Amino acid sequence: MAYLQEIHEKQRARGPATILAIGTANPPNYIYQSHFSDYFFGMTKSQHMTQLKAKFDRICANSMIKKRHMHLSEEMLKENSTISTYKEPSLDSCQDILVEEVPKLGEKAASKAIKEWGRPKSDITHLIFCSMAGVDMPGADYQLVKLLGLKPSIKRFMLYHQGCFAGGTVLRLAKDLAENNAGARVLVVCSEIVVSTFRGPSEKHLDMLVGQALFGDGASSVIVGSDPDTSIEQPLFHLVSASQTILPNTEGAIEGHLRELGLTLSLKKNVPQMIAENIGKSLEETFQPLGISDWNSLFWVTHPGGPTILKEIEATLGLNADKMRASKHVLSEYGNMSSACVFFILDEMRRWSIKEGKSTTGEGLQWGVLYGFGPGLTMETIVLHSTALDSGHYS
Ligand code: WCA
Repeated sequence: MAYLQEIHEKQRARGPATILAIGTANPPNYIYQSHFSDYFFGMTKSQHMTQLKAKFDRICANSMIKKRHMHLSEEMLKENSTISTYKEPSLDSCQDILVEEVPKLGEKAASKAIKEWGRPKSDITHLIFCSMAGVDMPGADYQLVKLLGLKPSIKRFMLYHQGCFAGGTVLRLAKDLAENNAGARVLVVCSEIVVSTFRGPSEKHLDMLVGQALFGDGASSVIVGSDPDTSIEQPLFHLVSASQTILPNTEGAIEGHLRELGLTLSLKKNVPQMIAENIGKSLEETFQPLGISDWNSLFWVTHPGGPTILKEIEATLGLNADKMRASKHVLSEYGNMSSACVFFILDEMRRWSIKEGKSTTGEGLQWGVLYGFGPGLTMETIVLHSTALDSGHYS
């Protein structure tokens, strides 16, 4: 048995999984939130629904969002009128777009991450691809291998239809892969395009308005590995622990159903409160073993599902106003891009940390937490440790 133990140990990495590069991408088409209500009610021929539009104006105004990128352009909506009509079957039109575009947007983000990483593509051993949309066989993971020219023997994992918590899920999986396979380099790609949730407003489906006001398109990518070769690779954030849980008494709070009319999301009003009620317990369980109990001593990477989620967490935990800075920035510039958001936040955080002359990639702090929330309600929690930033270390 001793030799089996030896083989087993040799197969594993020594150090913790670490994010070694980050890349992001968005479709070129974008719209300012201040114009979106007029655009949305105009494109869906719903200007006569004046009360509903007034409500939508209020939601957009309070969304904290400045602009959102969208693959769907005015021309595309004109060409595919079923997409914008409430309850008209549009799954075929949506799939035609998504099956093609989800891998392509993912490829743009992944190419940037690979360029920053600095090693040859052939050194990538595993691929995790995550998307709400464009389910197909072979999937977006396979298409990405072709688009990027990755080696055919790369070990792939495709996560479709998870929802907004999945930025945490992919990191949890990448951590296990990197730590349990010596030399592994895991390319993680989240590519989110919301074509199948776009449709005209209805008095009967008010929660859908919330989605129309918040969702945006974007892709993000990270490369994860253990025991970095620091002559080439730049460690950015270490992944210390990872967990997933279903929050108690939250069944049905967020659901998504894929039907002929596309993806319909249902969303209870008190989702932000449900999350905030559970976050203190999660933090205690996660950080007690590390001897940390001051939540303001952490850097925060919080999936910005909506502004009220960020506000409720801040208020419940008594967080300082700057703790959600990076999450609010991403919400403001891009909206809720589902699983892709958390890597945009990490990217913003490390760039801002360099710009402001902070001592670590985590705004000068050592320990951080990444939260993903989504259907279930499901919550993903990742403990992060930043890396030191020597002046001029990298740009
Ligand atoms: C409502 C509701 C409601 C407010 N039902 N009426 C999938 C694919 C992608 O590519 C990208 C993303 C996704 C999926 C993402 C998700 O699953 S998102 C889930 C997490 N997000 C949330 O739960 C949103 C949290 N809510 C908020 O951040 C805010 O409530 C909101 C920005 C939506 C509005 O904020 P507010 O300051 O304007 O104030 P209210 O009072 O909360 O809401 C304004 C109006 O909207 C009210 O109506 P009225 O007539 O009194 O003005 C609310 O009743 C109504 N409303 N949420 C139905 N879930």
